[in-house]
Amino acid sequence: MNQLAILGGSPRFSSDLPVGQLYFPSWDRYEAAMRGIFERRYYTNQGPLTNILEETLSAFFGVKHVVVVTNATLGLIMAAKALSLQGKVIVPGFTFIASVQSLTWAGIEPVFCDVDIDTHGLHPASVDSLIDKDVSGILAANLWGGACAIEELQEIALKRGIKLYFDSAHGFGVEAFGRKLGGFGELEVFSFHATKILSATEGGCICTNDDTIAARLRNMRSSYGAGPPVDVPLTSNARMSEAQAAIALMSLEDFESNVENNRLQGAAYSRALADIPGISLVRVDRDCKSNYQYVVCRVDEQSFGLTRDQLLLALKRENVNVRRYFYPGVHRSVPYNESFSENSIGLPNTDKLCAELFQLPVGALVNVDIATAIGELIGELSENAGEIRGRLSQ
Ligand code: T4K
Repeated sequence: MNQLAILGGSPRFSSDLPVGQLYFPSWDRYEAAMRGIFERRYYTNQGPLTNILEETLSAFFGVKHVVVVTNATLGLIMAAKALSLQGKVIVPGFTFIASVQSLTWAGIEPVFCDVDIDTHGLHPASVDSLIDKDVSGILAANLWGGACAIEELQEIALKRGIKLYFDSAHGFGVEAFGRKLGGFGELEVFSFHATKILSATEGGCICTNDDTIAARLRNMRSSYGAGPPVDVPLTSNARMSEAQAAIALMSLEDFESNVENNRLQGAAYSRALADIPGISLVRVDRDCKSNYQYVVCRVDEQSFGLTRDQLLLALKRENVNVRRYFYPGVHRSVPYNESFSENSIGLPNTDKLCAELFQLPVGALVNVDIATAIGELIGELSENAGEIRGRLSQ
């Protein structure tokens, strides 16, 4: 058996295995699509491919309007403005920092709320307790190919007369509560970053069934206007280019097979990790039709023998580039850590998840054999935990 890299052996994998999807079309398909764009000489600002993408996605999601954008972060910023949110908005601390930054860019104060330990999404009772006269909305996140307590949050928003919208950056193609994500709340924002199941290299979209919100978003997206003008507070440039739209359309053709690949890889991890003490796969998508976009793991230091961060370091030496999303929680990240007060509201579930979770590679650069080998490698690391700890303390 090869010696572990952290103990002086050579890396188990010859090249880097990243956490994210990276499913891309073949060079031939890409070349043909780019040839078409160059022949038309129309590169951005609602070109033909962008229009086709919006129509195709509208049918895919089963929503009235899809507004494609150059990335989900800008989509979230525009969403806050299009919804005329003011004052404060409730948001999880357990999310990618872009969710919260979007509020700050829109001039809104984030109110951090704890998450449910099972769904990893906003905890409805905690949300309810944080609503006061200054709170105008709730921004909930649907993580890891699963969904948060959408229906309970919807009831709270309705009862308290505030707006609910979703950061569904991880949720492309996910079905929850009997229908696809995309049509819940006032709107939902999806990411088409290269590390997501639907990729446009960078990209994203906003889904809504509301004509007014859609018209506002379309005006805000393009600094010199596209479509009939409506009253908006600010404009931006969040246009999707034709090259991005072409890649998204090809990625959409491959969506079902990519989801199936991910599912098989997740199942291989599950088998390989089953008997290793202190490691468990975390599934927040049991009640959903998932896109299997992330393989989320929890490590228990006592039974595994290494801390989460020692394990990550050892895997990194083997070229397994796992991530610890989301560490630290956004409430403990700059600039929010300066004003977050431990005494006001605690976020115990958030802090626990931030300390224990990590995400394994899944997607185009992985296959079932590689997932199995990574699982077995984690077992070897546990068996050699004492020696590894000793080496790390030198
Ligand atoms: N809301 C939520 C809940 C989100 O998770 C995100 C983004 C957003 C909103 C905002 O969406 P966008 O504005 O990004 O559309 C990543 C991604 O940059 C980010 O999109 C994602 N979530 C977040 C969870 O993770 P990093 O810094 O960990 O990823 P990055 O780019 O380093 O890639 C991961 C690994 O993949 C690295 O090992 C390098 C490798 N890689 C990456 C890219 C892009 C490649 O080998 N090739 C590539 O082209 O943040």
